[in-house]
This record gives sequence, C-alpha cells and structure tokens, in this order.
Amino acid sequence: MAHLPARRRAALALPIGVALTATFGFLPSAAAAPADSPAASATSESSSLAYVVNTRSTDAHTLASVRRSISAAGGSVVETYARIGVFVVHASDPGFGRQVRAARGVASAGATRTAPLSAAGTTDEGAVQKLSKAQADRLAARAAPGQEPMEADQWDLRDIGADQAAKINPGSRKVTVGVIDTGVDDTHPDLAPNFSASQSASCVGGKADTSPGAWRPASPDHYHGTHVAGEIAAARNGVGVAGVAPGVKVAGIRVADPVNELFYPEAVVCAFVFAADHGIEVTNNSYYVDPWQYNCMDDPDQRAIVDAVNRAQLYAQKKGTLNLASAGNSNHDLDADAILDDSSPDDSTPVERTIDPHTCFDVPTQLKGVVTVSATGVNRTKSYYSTYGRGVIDIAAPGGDKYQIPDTPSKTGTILSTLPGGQYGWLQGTSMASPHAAGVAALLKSAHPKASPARLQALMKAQADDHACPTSYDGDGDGVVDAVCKGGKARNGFYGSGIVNALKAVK
Ligand SMILES: [Ca+2]
Ligand SMILES: [Ca+2]
Repeated sequence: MAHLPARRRAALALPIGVALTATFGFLPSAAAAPADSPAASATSESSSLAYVVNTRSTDAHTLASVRRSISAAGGSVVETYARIGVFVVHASDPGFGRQVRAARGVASAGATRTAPLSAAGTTDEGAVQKLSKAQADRLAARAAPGQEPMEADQWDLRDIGADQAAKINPGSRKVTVGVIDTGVDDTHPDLAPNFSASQSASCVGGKADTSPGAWRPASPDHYHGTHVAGEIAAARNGVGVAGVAPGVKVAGIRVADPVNELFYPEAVVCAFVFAADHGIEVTNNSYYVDPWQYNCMDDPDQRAIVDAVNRAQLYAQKKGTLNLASAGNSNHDLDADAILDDSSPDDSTPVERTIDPHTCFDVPTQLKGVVTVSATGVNRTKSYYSTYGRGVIDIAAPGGDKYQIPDTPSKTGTILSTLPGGQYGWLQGTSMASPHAAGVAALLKSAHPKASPARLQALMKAQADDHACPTSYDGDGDGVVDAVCKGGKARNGFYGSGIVNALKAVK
C-alpha cells in the first residue's frame, strides 16, 4: 500500500516501554514456533494463492530438493531467486504452506496474500490535488529568474537547500535512483530527460518484465510513483518543477498490481533483486508490502514475507544499493509496546489486532539497513500523520502537512510534483518524505562515488539538521496531544538524526 495518508487510523496511547533499536536480529531463534496458516486454510481448493518459499541455504542441492518438495506439495514455481534462496510459487491446495514448511531445506514459507490471485480487491482512494492550467500560469508568472516555472510553490526544495545545491552540483548521470512503486510515466516532459529505461521494469507477479513501457503505471489513477520520481529527479529544464537531484537518473520498477494497486511481497522481492542486478545505487520505497501493515514473526505467512523481502533488500545492500523507505502515515509510535493495526489484511477483510512493533514489522521500512524516513511540514515539525519512534526513525524530510501552511503563491503545505500524462499535483505523506531523502542520498553518491550504502547513510545523518523534540505535539491543532517525542536533540523519535540537508551533500 502506498504510504499516502488516507484516513487517520486510531493509535493506542500506551506508555513507552524499554527502548529497543529498530533493527532486529533476523529471524530470532527465540521467536515462537509459528502456528498453522489461517490464510491458507481459509482458501478453497479452486482458488490459487501466491507464496514465497525461502530455503535454508543457496547451494544447488538444497535448491533442487526444495523445488521437488514444492512440486510434491502441488505448487508451481513462477520464479526462482537462487542467489537469495527464494522461490515464488502459485498453489491452489490450502495445505501447501503447511506441507512445504515441513520439507527439508525450507527455512520459511507462506502465502503472500489472503485473497485468491483472480480477486480484484479494492482500489486505494485518490488523494491527489491536481494543478489547473490557470494555477500553472499564475505560478509561472511568480517564478524568479533561474527558477523552474512552478518552483515558487516548491517550499520543500528551499527547506532542505536543494535549490542552492543544484547550483553547485545537480547530481551525476552515473547515479540512478530506482523508484519501486506504482510505475513511472517516463513520457512526462519533466521526467523524460532523466529517465533510465535500461534500469526499469515491471516486477508485478514476482517476475521482471523489461519490455518497453512495462514500468509505466497501469492507469493514470496510479499516479503515486510518477509523483515520487519527480520529487527525486524532475529535470531543471525550464518546464514545470525540479527534483532534489535534477542531474541524476531515475528508473521505474513497477510493483503495484494493475487492478487493485496493492504491492505484493513477491513483486517487491523481484524489485530489490532487479535494482541490485542493474546497477541502481539508491532505491526509494514509499509503501508497505501488502497485505499486512505489520508482519508478525509468530505467524508463518507473515514471517515468510519478512524473510523473503529482507533477503532481497540485503542482497541489494551487499551489491551497493542504499534502500530508503517511508515510515508510514498512521501516526504510530514504532517504539511503543503495542499498536492497534485495524487495516490488515488489506486484500480481503481487515481484522483488528494489537501488535508489538518490536516483533511485528512494517516492511520494508523496519528491515535492517533500510533508511526509515519520517515526514515534516514547512514549519519543520513532524507531519500530523507521520509514524515515528525512538530508535526506528533514521532521518526526517519534507513530506508536507496540510496544517502547516507555507508563504508560497498557492499557500499549499503539501508537495508539488509530476503526475502521469504530463500533469502536476500536490500530495502529502511519508511517501513524499522518503524521495526527498533519496534525492539527497543520490547527491551524496554523486559526490562520493565509492561510498558504501552504510557510509552514505552515515554521511546523510551526520549532515542532517539536528532537530529537538517539541515540548508538546498537537499535529492537527485540535488541542489534544497526538504523539510524544522521545530522545535528545541529536537523535529522537520524531526526526531521527535530523532533517536532511541537500546543500551539505554537495559541498
Ligand atoms: Ca523541470
Ligand atoms: Ca491533536
């Protein structure tokens, strides 16, 4: 699910317990033995589900043995990611998950959805505010010399010094940011100059399709990825807007289901492996993998999802790719003892459950090594919707906030960027914050071509503007405190190590 704020979700106000770090020991041995899969057992024999099957090792013998076990259990392999030991499988037998988990060489296995492959599901509500021709003309009249026509409204660029940075170094053509999202409209005049088709694909279904245009959104309503791409790398070309790193390249890796726009785990596994194998230096991940907002390690399906996606993102890190992800838009405290998740699974009927964010993970943002980005508005205060948490948030960046109003021509506190079909519009969300940080990471990579992902992350944090916790936080201004920030000025739960700084990245 794209990390756009839809409705506010209830967050349990519970006291903070012992502070733990966001990174977790991968597949902790102390985790309880998973119970049987409710998702698989609820499925009728005539309907097929998708699965990930993760092997204990990646040697040829183990892979062959697990492949035989998958067949014996009635599964058909859709794609094999041998180097990370992940099979993408379709199976209609509701006992498939249980049977294959018992097979030799299998570390974890589970369904990646709760509704059959043929099910349509629901579509996310549109949240975009489109820019009209009249608004565009008024904006262009207000542009200063040297500015892009719509730049007067781009308070977010000035907030992180990206307008100044572009004058020093707009980023290198040798750096590509991969947008793992709903697809990117590369025909947009602000994206075409910087688009890298040879590093783009569709990963829908868990198998890469590199045919021309496969990376484009399935519908103009699937605008999310095109907006994200513009925030990162819209060109300084005298047209429309500018991105944070207008000199770098941007690629589109589409993972959204063409019908229901959900981001299934097998597509995301494919996307990280594709990015790593195609020399992509930075990926942006403004979503959580569907259908679970939080994946609990004591559930066999959710555990397998965490395992598979984590293998893929670690593989990308090892090949030199820095992965950044949005923190989420539920105003949840990811360091709390308990969170109310009332939106999962989102491909069938959500069930209300209370989860512990230390053992149930928002994927990929809570995976080890992934840069977790919270959102701020023009007042440099946490956006009302942004998820937070001490030890979880790495860094903050502008994602917009409709309650924080800038002194711009349109007085709109959200983020203006590209939309499919040559259009422009405003969106807010941690989905918009992460691309700003990804743009800064791309500038850093341009200045330090040999820096590892860990080094890039450390540089970005060291250069970020320290930002202390507010004494009291009422994001929507209704007089009721909405969240409590923990930690000191140099590092805390709202802003992590601070708000990203694009100008320092190029100096
Ligand atoms: Ca432009
Ligand atoms: Ca409030």
